[in-house]
Amino acid sequence: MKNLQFRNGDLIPILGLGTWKSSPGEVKQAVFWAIEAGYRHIDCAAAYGNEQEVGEGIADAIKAGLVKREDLFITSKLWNDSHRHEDVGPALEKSLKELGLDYLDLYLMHWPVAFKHGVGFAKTREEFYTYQDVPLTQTWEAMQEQKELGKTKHIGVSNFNQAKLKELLKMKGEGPEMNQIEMHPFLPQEKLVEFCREHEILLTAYSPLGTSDSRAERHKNDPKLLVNPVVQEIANRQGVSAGQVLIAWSIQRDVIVIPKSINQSRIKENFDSINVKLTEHDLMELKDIGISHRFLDGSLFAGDHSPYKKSDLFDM
Ligand code: NDP
Ligand code: 1BO
Repeated sequence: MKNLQFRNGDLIPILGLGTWKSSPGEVKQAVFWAIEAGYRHIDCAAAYGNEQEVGEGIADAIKAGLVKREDLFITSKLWNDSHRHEDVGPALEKSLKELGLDYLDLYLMHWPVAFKHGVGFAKTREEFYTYQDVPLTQTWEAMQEQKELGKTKHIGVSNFNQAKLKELLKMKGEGPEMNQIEMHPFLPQEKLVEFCREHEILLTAYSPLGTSDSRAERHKNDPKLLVNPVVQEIANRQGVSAGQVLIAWSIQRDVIVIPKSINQSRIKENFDSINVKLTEHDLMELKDIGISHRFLDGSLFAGDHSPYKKSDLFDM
């Protein structure tokens, strides 16, 4: 398995298992199958509501002798309702407790928006904090402290655009080591990738297969990534699946990729993408795919119900 390197030389496996929308009841087994298949990197988040079961899957794999804790790379994310300085430590502790771990490998600020404490998804302006109430710098300072305390080996962000990254990079102390963003051939994020590379920020591609969320009613007219004719043609030519083409696309760009699956054969199939080699011609065709689309468009967090604008989330 290829690894990428943090600034201090620590390694992160380029392929991990996503766990968003993996229900309790399914995710424990999925995590176990993934570790059995060779995954050593699991992407989690408090907001996914399944960290306890993910932890059980990890514990089962360790108990079965498949791995030791130190062989695994575990990421979790700070939810939007815990951005105040005093809420960051307890939120991280809660994730650790649920995952059954005593440290994380990576802790990410999930979105650059803040909700009042205890709000799952803010629906009215009153349920949000503004940047004046809780600046991102306040949250980042608390993240830096958690790293100093050894609760997490690395810290980073998710869904941050260049302007928001710059705010944190100006601060004293460690800047973000990772930016986890939506990335696939419909959204290659070339400028943000270049910016992150200039600042030694690693990148993780989420929703690399077009997201299970795309089954939701509000996405019914979205373009479909896995059945896109360009992706399908490359898959046929290479004798691999469309999912494998999409995962290999990230790996070949030196971008970490975290496809989600709760299905044993797809978990294995996705893992085997590490052996797929796309040609220059394949990569050129994917570059010219002719569709530009963001599946997670931020409308949950930005709009009339919120003090935030889409430009707070994405480079427009
Ligand atoms: P993905 O793009 O990984 O797609 C997952 C969907 O694809 C599921 O429906 C899955 O079904 C299906 N699938 C998996 N493998 C294959 C395959 N080989 N062929 C066909 N279908 C397949 O979606 P996600 O949005 O879940 O993104 C991946 C991960 O990224 C998340 O789980 C989460 O960990 C992270 N993420 C982070 C975000 C953030 O804000 N930081 C936002 C969104 C995601 P099945 O399970 O039945 O196999
Ligand atoms: C809205 C949560 C996105 C998944 O990480």
